[in-house]
Amino acid sequence: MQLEERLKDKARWLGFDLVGIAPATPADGFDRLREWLDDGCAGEMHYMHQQAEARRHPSSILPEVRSIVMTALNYKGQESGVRDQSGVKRLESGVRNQESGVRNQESGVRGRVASYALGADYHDVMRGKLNDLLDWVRQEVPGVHGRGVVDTAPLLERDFARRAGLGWIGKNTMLIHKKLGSFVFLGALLLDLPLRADEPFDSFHCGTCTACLDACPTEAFISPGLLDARRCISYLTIELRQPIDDTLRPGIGDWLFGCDVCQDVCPWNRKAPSGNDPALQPRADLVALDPMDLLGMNAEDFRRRFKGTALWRAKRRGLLRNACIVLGNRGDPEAVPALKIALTDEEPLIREAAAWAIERIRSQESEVRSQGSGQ
Ligand code: B12
Ligand code: SF4
Ligand code: SF4
Repeated sequence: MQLEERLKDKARWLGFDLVGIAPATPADGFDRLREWLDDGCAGEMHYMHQQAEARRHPSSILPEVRSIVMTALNYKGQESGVRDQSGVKRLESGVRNQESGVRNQESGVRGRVASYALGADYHDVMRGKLNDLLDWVRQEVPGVHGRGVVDTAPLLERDFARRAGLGWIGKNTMLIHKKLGSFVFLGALLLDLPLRADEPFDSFHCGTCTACLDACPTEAFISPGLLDARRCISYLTIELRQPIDDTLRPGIGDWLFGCDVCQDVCPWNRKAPSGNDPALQPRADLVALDPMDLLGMNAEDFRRRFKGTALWRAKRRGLLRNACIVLGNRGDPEAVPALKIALTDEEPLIREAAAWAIERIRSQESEVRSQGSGQ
């Protein structure tokens, strides 16, 4: 068997669901990226600007690179794309029960966390597998140079995944595979070996569908395939370190961390199978997060609960800011005492969001009262 085939077998054996090989050429979408950055769509993700030039060619990551092995790992939970009427994801089998999670489920007050963040941090999971794959290549081809990257390196991963034949880039900007849909993580192994590349994925299968564009709660799509990250709930709840623009807060609804709406509505995800990597299985305590419970967390509680998960990235102040917004959106007066305590938090970001939430709950209350009195 040729090296390419054995390498792909090994990747599948390590648990990757998809694997393909792209040549190490300049990124197809580099000009699009430049325009996107020039239009300010990256908001405060300064690293996107700082690393812009590096994204032109993968040699910025590994100077002698000749091929890129693109991998994908399915993280679709059994609950992805299936929501109950309140919009909260249902727990299904395979969920690791943890004490606090069970309590939260019973309380019935929950916020939503994007599927990608419900298991262990995918960066660790993917990087581990890519390093194992690199070790294997080193045994096969002594002296080879390589580097495994996930998310944080200056590589346009979706571009190279399409080049490696893994799928097309949908109107929601996600890399979509016909069988697995879009709930897949991408990872790349850069090698200095001139491997035989796969055919790029040149067809487009969104057709006339616009479900993702229509469903986005904050109207973040400028046009099909063009996302203004500054309006995306994922950016607002994870990346943005500043207060969230008032006009975008209502659209955040129940999302505490990230957002899945433009994937949940995608027909290509409806029949996609669930992922089976044990490390990525949803943790019960993350599926059923109680925003009021979060407001009671000090720095140590936050570390204990979220270190090693993707939520760690938002930091305590980001997650508690988001919790205040979710409570404000929900309009439940029972949240006011917890929000009042948050008004005294040492973090201005949390205090500001708590004040907004209290104000929003009060104004919803008075609206209900005036409707009740027929005014
Ligand atoms: C910055 C970033 C974000 C930003 C901006 C997202 C965006 N759409 O640009 C924010 C914080 C909003 C974000 C959100 C999410 N992200 Co993100 N993110 C990234 C990151 C680090 C860079 C993406 C980037 O360069 N954006 C700039 C734009 C301009 O580039 P782009 O969207 O990749 O588009 C390129 C191509 O799509 C191409 N293109 C577009 N249309 C077409 C058409 C044709 C024909 C061609 C040739 C090319 C082409 O042109 C663009 C420029 O090259 C990547 C990891 C990486 N290193 O690539 C992860 C990544 C894209 N994110 C990922 C995930 C999982 C998410 C979320 C689902 C998380 C969540 N649930 O909250 C959401 C999804 C939101 C969405 N609809 O995109 C995954 C996507 C996996 C997949 N199947 O596609 C990635 C690849 C991380 C990973 N390693 O798995 N993310
Ligand atoms: S992740 Fe949510 S907010 Fe962001 S583009 Fe998709 S639907 Fe819109
Ligand atoms: S929802 Fe429709 S338009 Fe959007 S990515 Fe899926 S198929 Fe394409």
